[in-house]
Amino acid sequence: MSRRISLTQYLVEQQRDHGRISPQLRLLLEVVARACKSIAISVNKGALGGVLGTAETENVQGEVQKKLDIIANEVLIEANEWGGALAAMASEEMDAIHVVPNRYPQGEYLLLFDPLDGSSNIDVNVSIGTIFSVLKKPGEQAGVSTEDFLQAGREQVAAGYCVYGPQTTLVITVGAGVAMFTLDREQGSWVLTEDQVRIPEDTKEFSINMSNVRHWDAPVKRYIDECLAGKEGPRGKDFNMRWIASMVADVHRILSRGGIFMYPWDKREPHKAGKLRLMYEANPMGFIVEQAGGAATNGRQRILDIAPEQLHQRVAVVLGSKNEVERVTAYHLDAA
Ligand code: AHM
Ligand code: MG
Repeated sequence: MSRRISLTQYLVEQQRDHGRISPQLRLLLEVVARACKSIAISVNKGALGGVLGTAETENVQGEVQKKLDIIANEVLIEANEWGGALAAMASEEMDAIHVVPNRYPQGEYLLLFDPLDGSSNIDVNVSIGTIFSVLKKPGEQAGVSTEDFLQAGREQVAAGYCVYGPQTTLVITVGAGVAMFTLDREQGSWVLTEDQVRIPEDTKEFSINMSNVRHWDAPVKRYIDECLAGKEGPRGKDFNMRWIASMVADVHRILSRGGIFMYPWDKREPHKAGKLRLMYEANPMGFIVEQAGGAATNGRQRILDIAPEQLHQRVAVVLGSKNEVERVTAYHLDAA
């Protein structure tokens, strides 16, 4: 039988043998993984655990929160605030940053997360997930502010997501490729099931919410029209479409077999932003996709180079197989 490598062993080796992560970052990633395990248990209970349906609240972007959005947010905060690795956290579900309380030691990292991505799929038993991003707190001074979080995605020291699907899979990068771990429920442990994941550079599969076609900008329409034209069209091949409406699940498919994912800006949005959040969704996914040999842009610019202005800022997202992302980006630049 081949040797099972646990998440702990993988992270210890990243720290000790490769010097890629500090002991604090290793601890932080282990704690996030533990929190994801706990969220997975709630997700799996579903109606039996009374966790489905909406809560009475709205988040900072005016979206109605689901009970599981709130539960997952609390699990991540409670798991992470006392360990000593973090200075503060920011979440898609919280208006302001959550500074680690004084009673706990202050660490040097900042954690950002979308606690439960794909909210519209919770109640219908379709894959959902948690997305996270880790930054280093800048400067030596004590205390932490919102501005400390406003770093470009290329500064991330780690990122990952957990998909709660038929299997529970944790995907992590610390900047040295992408590793996937599957949760062994009997053992309660994460087992390395794929290392150095690679996204094929070409694909015949696209992922976009087609119901928004009438709102799209010309370059997006051009790209999708060409895909839809199939073998007879300029691309000379047939394309397939998949849209799960959970970014985590759509990106996971792309990491597994290639594809392009787009949530472009569309004409309903005055500010040239998209729907997805830069800090909680686009940056961590952009980092992971690039580490797997793919690409991620907002149609014009590399996602990881965008200088954030606000914590909850939205952004257009085009990511996945490199040659397709470059094509969509070129169509945008041609049209500019
Ligand atoms: P959420 O963080 O509130 O769940 O929203 C983000 C989700 C993404 O996971 C997904 O790609 C997109 O919203 C789906 O949007 P739509 O409902 O327009 O298809
Ligand atoms: Mg989300």
